[in-house]
Amino acid sequence: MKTRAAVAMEAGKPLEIMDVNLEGPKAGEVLVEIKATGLCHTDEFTRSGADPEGLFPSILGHEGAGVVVECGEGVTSVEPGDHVIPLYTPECRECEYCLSGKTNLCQAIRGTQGKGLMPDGTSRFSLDDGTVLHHYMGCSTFANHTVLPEIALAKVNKDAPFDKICYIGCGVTTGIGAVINTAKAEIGCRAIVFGLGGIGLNVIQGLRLAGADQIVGVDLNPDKKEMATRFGMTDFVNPKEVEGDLVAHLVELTGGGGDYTFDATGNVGVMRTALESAHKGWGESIIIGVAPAGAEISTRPFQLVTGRVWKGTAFGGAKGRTDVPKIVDWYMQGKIEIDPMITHTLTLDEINHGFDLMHEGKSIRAVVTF
Ligand code: NAD
Ligand code: DAO
Ligand code: ZN
Ligand code: ZN
Repeated sequence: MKTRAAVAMEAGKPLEIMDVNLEGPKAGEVLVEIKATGLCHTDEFTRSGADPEGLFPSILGHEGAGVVVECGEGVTSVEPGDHVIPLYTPECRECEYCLSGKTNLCQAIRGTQGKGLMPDGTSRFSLDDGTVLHHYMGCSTFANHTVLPEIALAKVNKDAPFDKICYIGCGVTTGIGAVINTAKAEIGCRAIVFGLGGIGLNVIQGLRLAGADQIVGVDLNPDKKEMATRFGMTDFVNPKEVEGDLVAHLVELTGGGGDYTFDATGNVGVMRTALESAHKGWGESIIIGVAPAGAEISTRPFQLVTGRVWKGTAFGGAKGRTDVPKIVDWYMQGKIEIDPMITHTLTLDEINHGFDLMHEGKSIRAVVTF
């Protein structure tokens, strides 16, 4: 079939909107009509050429929601008409990682997904001249239709609006999951969140959900204060306005340091500040941000000797097929909010403008609807 897509032909170039060829689903695969997709910083990281593992040409996008159109042979967990959220972290429930109960990093299709291919080692997308288009993060949601493995689809509530729940495909789950699954934050804790963008705001609402007593937000951009306060931030710190040492300031503000601190900036200097502003003896610092290629973190080992813990999280530690439907239900029940964070809704033809808004710091989430 033909479908309309935004194609990343070359690194650093704007996406090109065009009709592409899409082969139907093979065994274990599912054809999905994408109804909405968010634009995440990771898409921009790859589009810009900064991602050393970026493959071109490709169809980017990994934060989508849509409807199952057709199932390949042997598919049992979804059927045409089901509403689904694609998962860049699949959940096969059979591999060593899934069965460990210790991680969400299912490895069932890791090799081919990283090469921009479906599990059989081929792509379903191509151009009329025979050019093969790579899949992206196993999702390729910047297309009106895409094909995914069954294990990379979370079946969700049919009443949920696509243009909001697409954000659960990455940002919402990453932020809330970092609090609930990775930090396992408890009622009454004190926390510090570095970076109040699309991820940090969701860390904040995760902390509110967990019953944190103090939620300190740290950002260089004072415009982020209003939205973060709306989502539960209790104290705002702009490092540019702190006289003296930022760590000392944060430790004093939290009465000894954060029980949990989170980096949602991707800046390795901030990651160090986050670790060192965690409470002596027990504070845990969670790295969410993805640092530039080749970047390294450092601290004095004595920071760990004296009880601070450094951790990281991918997709908020969430097991997609199990946890994502629950997060959609939380949204439908009003336990979490998404709508105010969707600051811009665009057409596929306007997708490059969405990346401009991201660079200008004007959007939390821009969403493309089909
Ligand atoms: P964003 O650009 O919307 O937000 C980043 C925020 O950090 C901005 O508000 C910015 O002003 C602030 N900031 C930048 N430098 C700062 C500094 N030195 N001190 C304080 N604040 C600073 O980005 P986002 O969409 O929220 O993503 C945040 C990070 O999370 C990115 O690195 C992204 O790649 C990563 N990410 C990780 C996962 C995961 O699974 N681990 C998933 C999605 C995104
Ligand atoms: O299993 O080795 C692996 C790969 C896991 C990839 C997890 C993605 C990490 C988060 C990247 C940013 C997502 C938008
Ligand atoms: Zn993302
Ligand atoms: Zn698995």
